[in-house]
Amino acid sequence: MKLYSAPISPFAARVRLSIYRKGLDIDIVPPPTGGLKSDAYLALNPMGQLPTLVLDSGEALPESATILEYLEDIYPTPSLRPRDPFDLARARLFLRLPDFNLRPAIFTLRDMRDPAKRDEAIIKLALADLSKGLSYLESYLSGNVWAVGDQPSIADCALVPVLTIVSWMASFFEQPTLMRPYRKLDTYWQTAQADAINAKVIAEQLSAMPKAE
Ligand SMILES: N[C@@H](CCC(=O)N[C@@H](CS)C(=O)NCC(=O)O)C(=O)O
Repeated sequence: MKLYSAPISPFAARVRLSIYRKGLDIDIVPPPTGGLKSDAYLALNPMGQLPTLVLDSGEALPESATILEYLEDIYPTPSLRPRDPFDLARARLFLRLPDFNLRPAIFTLRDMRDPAKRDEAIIKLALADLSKGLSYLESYLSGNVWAVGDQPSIADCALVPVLTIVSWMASFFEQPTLMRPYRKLDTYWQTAQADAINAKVIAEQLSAMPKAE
């Protein structure tokens, strides 16, 4: 199998975290020549997005959450699915909350990094939206080392990469205290960075991020 991925993408990084934690033998490759909107890539993923998992049969799967669940189904051990149904539902929630409540603000802020496009009013609104999204994560975090229960799960695969981006954005836009009001989240993020597998993915993402001036 092959995963189309880019180091910085929090959605591709979700899947890399699962691959590393489960010790899977899956090739991790960049998008083909011509990029995400090339005919070759659109044939695999009509949305032209990362990540895409290509099976040995040639079939291709888009969407990080779908890929994570597929990997759990075909490689059940070690499991990244909490056993308790309620915990599993909560873990799946962490795959959805960032998509709806963090992604839009992150993409807005990404475009605002360019001094030519910078608009302070838009930045302020996006930072407020980001903070609101973080408050939703805070509501559902376990308060333990891992996002849900006492083991790493698909919830951590989703959370760590997006928090890497949020923390980078916070530093770029000089908001060092952005996460601080959310005690469980702030502690989770500090602790998560000490885990070796999380640290590997965080380092991959950071290596591809432009440096804040
Ligand atoms: N819901 C998708 C989101 C994927 C996504 O937004 N990927 C970004 C990279 S972080 C991308 O490919 N952007 C290019 C585009 O949308 O044109 C998932 O979970 O896989």
